[in-house]
Amino acid sequence: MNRKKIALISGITGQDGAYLADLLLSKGYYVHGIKRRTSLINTERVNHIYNDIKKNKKFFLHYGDVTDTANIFQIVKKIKPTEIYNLAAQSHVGTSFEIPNYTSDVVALGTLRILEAIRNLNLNKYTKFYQAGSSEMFGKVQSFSQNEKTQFYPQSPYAVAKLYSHWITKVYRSSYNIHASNGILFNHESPNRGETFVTRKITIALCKIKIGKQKKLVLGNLDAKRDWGHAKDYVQAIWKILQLKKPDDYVIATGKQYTVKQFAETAANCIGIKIKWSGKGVKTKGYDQNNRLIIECSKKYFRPLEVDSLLGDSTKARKDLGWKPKHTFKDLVNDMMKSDLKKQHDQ
Ligand code: NAP
Ligand code: G4F
Repeated sequence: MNRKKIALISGITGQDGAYLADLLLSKGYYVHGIKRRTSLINTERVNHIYNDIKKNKKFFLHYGDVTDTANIFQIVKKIKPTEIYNLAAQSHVGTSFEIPNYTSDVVALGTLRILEAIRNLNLNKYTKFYQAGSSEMFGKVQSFSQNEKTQFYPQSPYAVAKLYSHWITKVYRSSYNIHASNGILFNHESPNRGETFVTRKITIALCKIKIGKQKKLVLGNLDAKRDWGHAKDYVQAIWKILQLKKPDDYVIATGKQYTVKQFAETAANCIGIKIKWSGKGVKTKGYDQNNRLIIECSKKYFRPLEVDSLLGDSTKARKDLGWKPKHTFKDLVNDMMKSDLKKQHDQ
């Protein structure tokens, strides 16, 4: 007899959580999510599920927080999920320098709390666990490109906390025989990306500039290189990792990298703006074809330590999971620009 598929997603209100919920519902899962109590409604990314009469019968949200041990135990005990996806995080690297204690509590100990719930509720053989690891763990990269064997060298409180989660997941896998896996995901974006990450900050600002709602975009390090994929492709990989017979660790990446400057140029091109650059580092300035200053830099957005360049090698995932990204870099940028232009026109 087929076992009922019950997923619990921490971080369901985030970018990946919402896409993953869509994917799991389309596969017949019951989907439970942990959402934080907030003074303003934070379910914007999953509201379309609520509004779908068919989908919302299998969709449940529970108030909770991964910093609250008793709450996590209660939720896991009540739902008895067959799969847990731990996506909850204070996921902004820059902000982690300002709130390192809180970031560590959520990003590192949050993982431990969920693993402890699985262990203490004797769900070791029943519940599979996915940990949302990050390419930020490679930090000051020790080789090009980065795969599962590359040495970690974290460069922020966020990355150090993710490294703790990576290793505690491996320890619980080995010690307690839990089907616990780590994804090591490189940057992935979408129209649902948080507005303070560089890609979304750029797409929103350029759309506003285009229709005269904003004059200038102020950024930090424009020379940083990232391996950017589409979140829709990456949640497919996340799900596939938990469907394997044996738990393991997987790098998920496109294998192509671009600078922040190139992202801005590509986004601007989508709306007919051609950027001309002048200066270097914090003095870099970007002008449109009418010589209007539209991009400049401020030290405010530079980090105490930077991760200059990330480029993933996902050979193992492509082989074991049969996964590869469907969206190109251009598809991603187009998708984000199209969505933000529409949003700006509608507002
Ligand atoms: P995101 O949009 O920032 O979403 C984070 C989610 O975690 C949100 O639902 C947030 O709730 C929730 N959350 C934050 N603190 C929490 C707490 N104390 N208790 C419970 N929930 C909490 O992040 P994302 O881009 O979807 O990424 C998903 C996961 O993958 C994160 O763990 C991130 O670190 C990791 N990751 C992301 C990338 C990427 O490029 N996107 C790459 C590698 C790894 P609110 O909505 O209430 O804020
Ligand atoms: O968009 P970002 O803030 O993403 P970052 O730091 O790479 O982290 C993201 O990807 C990680 C995976 O590698 C995730 F684990 C993490 O949770 C998050 O989703 O910054 C990208 C680059 C950085 O080098 C940053 O210094 O863009 C640079 N940048 C330049 N100007 C900026 C800005 N970043 C932000 N957020 N805002 C700027 O104005």
